[in-house]
Amino acid sequence: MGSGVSEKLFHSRDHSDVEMSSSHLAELVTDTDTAQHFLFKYGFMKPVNLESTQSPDFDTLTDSDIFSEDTVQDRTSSYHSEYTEHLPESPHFISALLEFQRVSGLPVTGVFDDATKVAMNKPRCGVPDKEEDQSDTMKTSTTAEDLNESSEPFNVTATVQSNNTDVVQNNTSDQDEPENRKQHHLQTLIHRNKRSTSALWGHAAFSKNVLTWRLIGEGYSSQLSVEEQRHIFRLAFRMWSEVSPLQFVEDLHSSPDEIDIRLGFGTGRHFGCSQSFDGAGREFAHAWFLGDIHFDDDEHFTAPNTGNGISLLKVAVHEIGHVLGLPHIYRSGSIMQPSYRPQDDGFELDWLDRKAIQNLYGGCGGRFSTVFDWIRKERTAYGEVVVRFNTYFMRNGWYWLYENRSNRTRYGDPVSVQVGWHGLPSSGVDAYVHVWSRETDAVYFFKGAQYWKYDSENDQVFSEDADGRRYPRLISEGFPGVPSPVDTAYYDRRDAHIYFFRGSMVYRFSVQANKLAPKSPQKITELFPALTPGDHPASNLDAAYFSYTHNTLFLIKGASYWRVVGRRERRMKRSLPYNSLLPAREVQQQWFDICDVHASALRTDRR
Ligand SMILES: [Ca+2]
Ligand SMILES: [Ca+2]
Ligand SMILES: [Zn+2]
Ligand SMILES: [Zn+2]
Repeated sequence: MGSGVSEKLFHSRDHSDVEMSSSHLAELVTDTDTAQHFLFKYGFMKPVNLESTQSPDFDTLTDSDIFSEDTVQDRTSSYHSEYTEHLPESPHFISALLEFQRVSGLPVTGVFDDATKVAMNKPRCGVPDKEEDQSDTMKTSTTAEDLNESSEPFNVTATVQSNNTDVVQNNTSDQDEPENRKQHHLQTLIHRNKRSTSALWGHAAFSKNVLTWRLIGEGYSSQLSVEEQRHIFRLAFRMWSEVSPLQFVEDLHSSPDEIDIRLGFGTGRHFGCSQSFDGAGREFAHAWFLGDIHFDDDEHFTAPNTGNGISLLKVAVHEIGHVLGLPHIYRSGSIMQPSYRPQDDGFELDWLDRKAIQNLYGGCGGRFSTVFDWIRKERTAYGEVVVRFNTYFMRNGWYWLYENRSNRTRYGDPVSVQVGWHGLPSSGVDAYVHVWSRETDAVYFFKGAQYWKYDSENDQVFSEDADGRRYPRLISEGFPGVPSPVDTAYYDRRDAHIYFFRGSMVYRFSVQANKLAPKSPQKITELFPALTPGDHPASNLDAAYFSYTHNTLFLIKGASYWRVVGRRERRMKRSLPYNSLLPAREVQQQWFDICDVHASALRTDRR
């Protein structure tokens, strides 16, 4: 084993590293020789003897090939023999250097200059950026559409490529010591790697939406408490969950090979993994296409927002992205950039990352309990009273605040209805109504046979209002003639009526007269006719949502919504019947990223 650690030739210029055991420091890229090693290792350069080194067929490998520690040692030396065959100025080297400089946002000089050296020595992910001849694909991988086409073969072809027969023979007899546990893990690893040889980055790695994960017991970090590690991973999974249909469950009981995603910390040779870690610095983690994530415990991992070191949360989110099938993405803001970016505490998945994962797994669906804009009056610094509103999507006991301006949900949502609205039923509500006229400003929530009036000033339901009415009240008492439960409702400011929907009927209720309007109830299809025959929700709406952003009423049912023709549409086209429904569209095409997270993750405090 000792021969595997090469003597260090380089120390940090400030000698900050001399206190540490040099065997734990990653060897730095210092010259064209080590630069070539880097370019080779991360896929910018291909080996010379392609036939003999490329893509071993796993079915022909014996256990001893892979269990042998020396196979990996030997791989290191085979890198040397391969890349030293390139002259530093070889066209291969220069074009690889150019490509690295281009994707890294460096001056594209084709020369191994200081900026390039610094970039190569930055902490980075161990997953290769590209496989040979994929540079064109990767160039365009910065748009969501193209991510689907970036055929990035998994790690395994790039790492287990020296299948040296001599070493295999030398080691077939050297089988007496491996621990069972390690072997078991390794066998799972091998099993998975087999499957992953045909898998490609940029494709969905899993065909199911609920995935299990575990921090493996033999792979705890020595730097953070186990509870901290698990909490950080829970957060990391939750962040992907918030922007995709995927849900993640921590599984502490199933056997390791039944777990979808396993995470562990190791140093140097670890878990029988075919890719060794390099000591402190440079590579901080790597991921295997179908389920294993390894962190280099020689790095100084830290909890979020704790200053120096490498944020374990950021690294975990990145590596989970790989396990799910995402390649590296070269765009500032993306968590899938190969190098670690220390500068943004409290980071979030940006638009591109969201679209990238949704490109693999689709958008988010699910029925809503109700959708509404919450109006509030605020006084500006100049003393003007302005009306502001927030948009809320509720599903059972959880809600999302929707940021219309950035067209996404608030980071960290959903949260519990009871956190946002004190005193509402924990299972959520059927409908929301804001009666807003010259005389009245009242907010009601409806659930089952009851309704609550909400005290916006004190941010809680009224137990008794100014008129001495106690809540919750029966809908039949407060709104005579209206049945319960209701599917949804909204207040129409144009005619000062509440529209209650139930089944296929609409009940128009006059707030002023406190009774149903004449002819009520009527069919939904009568009051809200389809513009295209048959294109209509007909009955059992989820929500009737008046959006102040669009100044429009939307009827929502399942994954679809119908825009209701209002004044603005009629101004543009007079022949459109009043309150008719424009053709159905998908909710997720209008309101993005309203994604469930698993019930167990909902309890993880996000802030
Ligand atoms: Ca390292
Ligand atoms: Ca509803
Ligand atoms: Zn990576
Ligand atoms: Zn590993």
